[in-house]
Amino acid sequence: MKNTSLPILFCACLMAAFSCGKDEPQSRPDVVIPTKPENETPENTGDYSLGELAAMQGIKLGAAFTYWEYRLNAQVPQILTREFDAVTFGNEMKHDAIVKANGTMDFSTADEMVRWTKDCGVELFGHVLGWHSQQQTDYLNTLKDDAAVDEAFKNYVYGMMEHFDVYAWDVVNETFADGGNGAFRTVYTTQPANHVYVWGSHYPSTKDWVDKAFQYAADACKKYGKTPVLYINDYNLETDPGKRNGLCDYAKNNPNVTGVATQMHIDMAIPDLKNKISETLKALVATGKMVRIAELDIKTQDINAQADMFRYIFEQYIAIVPAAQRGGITFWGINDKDSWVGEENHPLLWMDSVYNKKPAYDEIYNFLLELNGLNS
Ligand code: 9MR
Repeated sequence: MKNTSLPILFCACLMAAFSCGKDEPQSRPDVVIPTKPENETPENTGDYSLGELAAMQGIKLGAAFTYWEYRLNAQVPQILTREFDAVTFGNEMKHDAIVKANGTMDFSTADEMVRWTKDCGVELFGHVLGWHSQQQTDYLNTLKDDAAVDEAFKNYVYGMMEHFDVYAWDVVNETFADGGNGAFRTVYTTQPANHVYVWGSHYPSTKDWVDKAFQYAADACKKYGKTPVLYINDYNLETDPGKRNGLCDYAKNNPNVTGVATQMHIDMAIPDLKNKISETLKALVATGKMVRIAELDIKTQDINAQADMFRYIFEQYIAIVPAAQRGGITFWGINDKDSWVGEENHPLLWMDSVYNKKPAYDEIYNFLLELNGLNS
């Protein structure tokens, strides 16, 4: 079990020390972290965390968070420390966050967050090496030809793999077309500017770029002696069976792909949702690769029905994904108020400014407690 008091106090002091710059927030809630006596382990208090209960089923439980979410809410380090084993940075390891307009790589913000992960005792998931969005277009547009872009991409992948120690990477993200019956993405121009799909216009096809991404990632792993799981990840796999088949077929045929992930940004309004979730997990398992739910959140106006759906997802993940293929489940955020889909859609496990737990938290907790035979 993790020591929950010291790292948090350290985080709190660090944040207080950094919070006096003129552009920075002047205040944040003060939360007193109770110190637990040494002998208060979950085994003798029955006070397990969600992450501990999930770990008993071989599930590495994670949450995404962003720089300012952590800096502004003292509950974030507290919850990460207590409830989770892994984290993903929402934006800070993306191409446009790391690569500067002159092409140099600046790891300083991500490194500060890496220090937080150590304070909180959580592992880091690498998100993301190749994505059609959030690229450093100011730099990429200065490159003279396709070969120069490929060289820049290769250097970036190697640089990221060398610098960060993570348990797994999203090597590519969202490379299949919506409703494309399994075809790769071909849209090169969307707005705003940093969403223009630069990579896509410098390779013969998106597939060529994805092949290269996995080749560079696998080669960099060898070079730096690292062994992260290498994921291909996409959205709407539950509702777009063509896309799902495309991703699974590609993964099966590329030995450098060692993991497949569904983001699972879903909505309670999707018809026949439970069936679609189960079908997706079965298809991912059939690839023989590691299987991960990478960005879980559920839009709803009924947080009790949502709790049942979250429980179903855990139940099905355990029932369908063999233990050896469990790559973990990561929620895309902690608190509804900071979610990318908006607080009005109530997508996550915590809510409001004091981080009250929602019914979904208790539902998953009680399900795992019972499954682990700890509820008596
Ligand atoms: O959570 C991220 C959000 O803070 C950003 O505004 C957004 C910009 O596109 O990216 C979000 O995360 C995305 C993730 O990196 C890839 N899958 C979809 C996620 C939601 O857009």
